[in-house]
Amino acid sequence: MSSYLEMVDAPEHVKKLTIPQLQELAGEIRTELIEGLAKGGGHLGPNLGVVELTIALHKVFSTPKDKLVWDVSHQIYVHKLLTGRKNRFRTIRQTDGLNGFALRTESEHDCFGAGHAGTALSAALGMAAARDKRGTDEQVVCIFGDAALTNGISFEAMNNISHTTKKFIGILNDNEWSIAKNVGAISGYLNKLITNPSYNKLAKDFEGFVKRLPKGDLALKLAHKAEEGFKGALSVGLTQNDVTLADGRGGFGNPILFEEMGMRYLGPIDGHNLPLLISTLEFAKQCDHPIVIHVLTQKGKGFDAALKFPEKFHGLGSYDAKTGETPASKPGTPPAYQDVMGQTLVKLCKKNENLVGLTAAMPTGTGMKHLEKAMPERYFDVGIAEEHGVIFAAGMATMGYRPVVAIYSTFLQRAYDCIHHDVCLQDLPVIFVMDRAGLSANDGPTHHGLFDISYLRCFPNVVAMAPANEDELADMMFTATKTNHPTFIRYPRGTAEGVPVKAEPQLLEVGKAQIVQTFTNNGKKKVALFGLGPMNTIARKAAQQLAGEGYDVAVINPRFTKPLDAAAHETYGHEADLVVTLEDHVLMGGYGSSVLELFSEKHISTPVVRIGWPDQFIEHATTQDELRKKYGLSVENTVAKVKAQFSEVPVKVTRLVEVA
Ligand SMILES: Cc1ncc(C[n+]2csc(CCOP(=O)(O)OP(=O)(O)O)c2C)c(N)n1
Repeated sequence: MSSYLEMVDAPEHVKKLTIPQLQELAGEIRTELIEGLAKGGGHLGPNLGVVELTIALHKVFSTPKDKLVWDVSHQIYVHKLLTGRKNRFRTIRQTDGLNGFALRTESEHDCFGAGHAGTALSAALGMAAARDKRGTDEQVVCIFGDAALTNGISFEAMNNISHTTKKFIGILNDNEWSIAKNVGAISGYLNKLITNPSYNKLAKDFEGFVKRLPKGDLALKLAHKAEEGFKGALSVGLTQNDVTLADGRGGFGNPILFEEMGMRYLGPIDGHNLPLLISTLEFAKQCDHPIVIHVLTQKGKGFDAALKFPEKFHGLGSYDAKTGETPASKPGTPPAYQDVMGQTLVKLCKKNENLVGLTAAMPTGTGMKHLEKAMPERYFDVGIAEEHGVIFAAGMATMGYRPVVAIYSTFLQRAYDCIHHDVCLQDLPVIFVMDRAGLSANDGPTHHGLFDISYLRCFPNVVAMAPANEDELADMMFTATKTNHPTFIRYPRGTAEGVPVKAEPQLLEVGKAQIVQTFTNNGKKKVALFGLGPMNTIARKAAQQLAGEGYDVAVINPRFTKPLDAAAHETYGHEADLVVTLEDHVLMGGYGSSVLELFSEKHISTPVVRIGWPDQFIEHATTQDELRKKYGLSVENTVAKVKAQFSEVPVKVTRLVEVA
């Protein structure tokens, strides 16, 4: 770490630096981002793009009093570096380290937590309304990306801004990229704002504001210089099209979306020009009308590899800080679940002309890119618009299509009512493939997908499954295409189990569990392990150990969480001395709960130990295994729980609470 970054321990220190010093600081921050993330990975590209913007925000505003609200907040690393967290920066996304997103409990400078897209405008507006109500004078600044504008909530907020407050600053951080290239009409519209000079707006009062600035300060001289360039390059069409806004202030003639919605629009401006950013933000600060500043930034600025491959460098694991090269996967590594999903979908689409695939701005993360490449006419990217995507799929299903909707478990929560009202209530055969069901370890609680069994199993008509391996995922996808109901398949992040995928997927019987291993009737105590999804591997390994200690162990792969295989659960429930359910999901309302409900209805009194995630939000960590171990979702803990049940070992206190 070199000089200026070393000097900055709090935002006040940023304010003391001159423009040239801040420009040097920007360079140092870029170096720290590139070198500091090389080992553990993170959201490098988005953060390289907002270095000057974040510095300018801290030069002009004063957190924690003023509120900076970041959408998604994956681009918050520079803010973390400037708000007293630089010494812990290299721990980001690691066990006990900094979180990769805004976290209220981590710093008073993180005023609103996030991880899901599209929430910042609403949250910021709520803060502005609260401020107005209590009569204080904090500034509220919302920083949102161009892709956040594909999200419905952003528009719900914008619809509300000018009716709610006079003081609100929105910064549209436009880098033309979502994770992949941004899609849809809004992205086309923003492109028009950038490229058509008659849309570029430099407000007269902003010109006046800059002209009134005192001349002595070097920073302000630079601002003047920048402003001249700005005027020359961007102000075409201003004077000829002036109109009056609803409140009587000057506005501009071309129908700028933001102005039509009652906000002033300023820009687009160069998001890497520090003096220009600072003077524009100073102007916004004294505006008594909601304002949106359109800032153009380059995702990955300052790192060639990130500029060349913006999608890859949006968020990644380790890389070479000089070349940007990423380590090749070791030979023999099983495929990622997302790729098995994508490749299977292509296979199924070739045989079934009614199948189509849909992603909400995540073609690579979900594996939908395979379909996009092989059969683009069968592929839809709706943008970061999970609610719209689900209802869109429901509409297609009414016309005879079978949409396969690929949305991570956590992001599907956004579309809960749409699943209920538009899909399940009408019993439409939409297929949901839910990646990241389980932990997304280094992302943390905003991204863990630990609730979907609970939130789906209460809806009638649902068929819900969890494969124990990649071959079963393919079978489940094929089975889903033959199931005339809303069907959900949940599977974890990352590499699969290494089980070969059959050339042709096979039809599974809906609601039928797989008996992996039955009782031998020659052990001391009978234990039935019901391991769902990836926890089936844990169950099998625990079974081996327990068998070695003289237990008679059956292993069942439930496959379906709805409909549950009542017969298999009853049979083993009656036969066993102990039933253990294992799930990569919260215990509350999950698969184990459904087994308890069944046993209660059928008056089966065999003790049940449930292994799963406790009733709390799980933190982030470097690896999934660490968290599984800590919370008892491990072979070791399964064996210990079984033995404790038979009083063979003292009850070990773990953070997991199970119910008998
Ligand atoms: C509801 C939801 N859906 C999907 C995502 C995954 N996601 C994270 S960042 C991102 C793209 C954000 O693009 P933009 O807002 O333009 O910010 P940039 O990364 O370009 O700075 C997406 C789709 C998410 N975080 N939340």
